[in-house]
Amino acid sequence: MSKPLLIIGAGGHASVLVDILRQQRREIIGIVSPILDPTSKVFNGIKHFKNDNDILTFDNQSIILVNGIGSLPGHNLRTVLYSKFKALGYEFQTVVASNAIVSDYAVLEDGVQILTGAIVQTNTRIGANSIINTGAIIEHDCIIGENNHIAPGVTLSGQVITSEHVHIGTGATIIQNVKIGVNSVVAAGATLTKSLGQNIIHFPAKPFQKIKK
Ligand code: JB3
Repeated sequence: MSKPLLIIGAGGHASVLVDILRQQRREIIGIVSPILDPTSKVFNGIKHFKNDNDILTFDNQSIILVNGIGSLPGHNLRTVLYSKFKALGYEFQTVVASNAIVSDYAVLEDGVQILTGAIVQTNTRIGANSIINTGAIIEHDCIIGENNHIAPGVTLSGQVITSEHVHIGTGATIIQNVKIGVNSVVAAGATLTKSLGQNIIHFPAKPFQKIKK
């Protein structure tokens, strides 16, 4: 019997997770967020808690948390709350959408979220608290670090290695054997063919340049 779930956050990312978990018939006993849109149908009927300290009223063995805080470059709330409640002995739910394809030979670490239509291939490891967002493709033998956000529609070819806190933006493409350092960002739509150090943002090549007459 699965333990009941408590969702942290009540925004877009949380709504996607609640949708997946409702489809999987998981019991959701609350949403924890300072604000919650009362008109949101996705959260209908779920009890609203306003303060993260409300989580402490639940025994850490009786529930499982879901990290519904999303991830954007330069924002570390997702990581902060994950680390805080892990340290307090709470478990985080690994979420895999029913129509995601995850190889039996892939390893998903604690609290990983594989969203709708994503594909994770053989011998790939996804680090704790990382998001593989809608429709992203993670090819064979990749190693994705902790607290990464692989945004919707990203394609990683084989043997891509990312360090911690890497953000790969919507629709970006990374070719095989590329390595990406801590805190680095590949901007939406970019193509990366060479390894990237840490704390670097890689933008798409200039889409066009004026012809010099
Ligand atoms: O790129 C995609 C497909 N999704 C993005 C996702 C990965 O990250 C999305 O577009 C957003 O960029 C982001 O989603 P998120 O985090 O749902 O963003 P937003 O819609 O702004 O919701 C943030 C939620 O966190 C809101 O419900 C806030 O009330 C809540 N929040 C803010 N601070 C908090 C706290 N909740 C708790 N429990 N504790 C806080 O301290």
